[in-house]
Amino acid sequence: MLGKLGASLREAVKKFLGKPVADELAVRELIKDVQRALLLADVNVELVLKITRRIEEKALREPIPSGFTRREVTLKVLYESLIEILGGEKPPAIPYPSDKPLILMLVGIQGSGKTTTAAKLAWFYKSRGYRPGVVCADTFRPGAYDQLKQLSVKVGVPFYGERDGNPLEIAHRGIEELKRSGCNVIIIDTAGRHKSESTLMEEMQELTNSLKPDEVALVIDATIGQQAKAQADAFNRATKVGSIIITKLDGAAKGGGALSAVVATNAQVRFVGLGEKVEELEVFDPSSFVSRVLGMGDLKLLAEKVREAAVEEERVKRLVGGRFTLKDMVEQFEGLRRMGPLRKILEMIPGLGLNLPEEVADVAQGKLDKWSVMVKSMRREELENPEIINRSRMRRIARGSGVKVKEVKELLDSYETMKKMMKTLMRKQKKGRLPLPFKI
Ligand SMILES: Nc1nc2c(ncn2[C@@H]2O[C@H](COP(=O)(O)OP(=O)(O)OP(=O)(O)O)[C@@H](O)[C@H]2O)c(=O)[nH]1
Ligand SMILES: [Mg+2]
Repeated sequence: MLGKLGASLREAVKKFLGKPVADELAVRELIKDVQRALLLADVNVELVLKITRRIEEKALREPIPSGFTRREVTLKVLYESLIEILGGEKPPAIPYPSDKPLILMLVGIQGSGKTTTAAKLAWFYKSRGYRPGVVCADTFRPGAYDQLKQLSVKVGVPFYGERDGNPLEIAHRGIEELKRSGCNVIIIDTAGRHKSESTLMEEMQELTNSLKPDEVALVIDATIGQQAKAQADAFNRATKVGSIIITKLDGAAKGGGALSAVVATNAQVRFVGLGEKVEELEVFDPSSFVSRVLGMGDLKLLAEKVREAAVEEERVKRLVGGRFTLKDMVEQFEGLRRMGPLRKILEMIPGLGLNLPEEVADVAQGKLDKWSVMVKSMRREELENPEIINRSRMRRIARGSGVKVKEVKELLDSYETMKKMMKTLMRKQKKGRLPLPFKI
């Protein structure tokens, strides 16, 4: 997919992964390669500079969470930046029929792929259990009628069309007819060829005003690259474009340019066409798209892991640097029980990991449950300053939580051990001696 762009981005990533160290030089080289790939795909120069500057800055400055390397942080940043220029991580919103039929109207210049896309959309809705039908409202191009009719037979959906006449009237009749035959998604194919651009735009305006479709989808051919922006603007002026479908992304050298240019107009790219066949239509989801373009399905997972680790790291630092309270400890142990990241961090400390006292590394469920109860029976000042817990306070806590005084003492001892360990951990971390075992 995205032929050349995908190939050159994958090549850039591969080269970067092959470097013995992901130092500043390697990062800069990766950025240069990415820049070249995006420019060749006709992505707008300013956008390329803006995005690559951001990648560079983040890749070199973003703190590297323990357990990760600069290499991984860089890949995460690259992945996120590419998603950003393609519209961000929000899930695609596909329109579906409500209690009344959904009416979609396709517009676009000649040859952009409207008729093919009408059939593809019919296939898309049909395969999801809806009852789509298609209407040919293109009387300008001879052959448009037969083309859509044939495609409708292929998909197995009702078709309405008239060889001659007024497109607006035909469209109205088509909608009525298809509604009557039980369709709940009605897709209207319109003309792309006309006497002039202005007459085409007028017709689109007239159709939109009169038919009031739930959505006008603009079909754009990816091979035009960043010119797609001008086209989106022109149609937007004539009629309110609700979403955009980019066709011919298969093998389009300038596909990246077309996609990013359209996204930059804040338009919603909803589907992409990836071939001539009716099933070669895909919901456009930037994050899965980028994963596939980069040919690395696990990048999403990696990005999530790096983000999670960064958040956890922050928390640990806060804990260790600030006050490590009893409550923090119980929370941490609960995290350990779920094999939380702190355990991994602890295990990474050379010479410490394997020698963690049994009760620290692998606290039994029952004991932990008791600890949680004990902590709940403590007063705020005790939680913050466990040193003040004397014998009589211990007795009170034991009574309040139904445990033996000995068990309260045990909790306090563990807390002391843990506090010391946290200090050691912090010192090691400051000296940069935490190893980074995560490799891809
Ligand atoms: N490779 C590829 N070809 C496509 C795709 N979508 C459409 N085509 C081809 O592009 C050509 C034009 O497609 P049409 O669907 O006829 O375009 P149109 O917008 O209806 O054209 P007019 O009705 O003349 O305005 C056809 O040969 C299609 O097979 C796609 O996603 N990938
Ligand atoms: Mg057509």
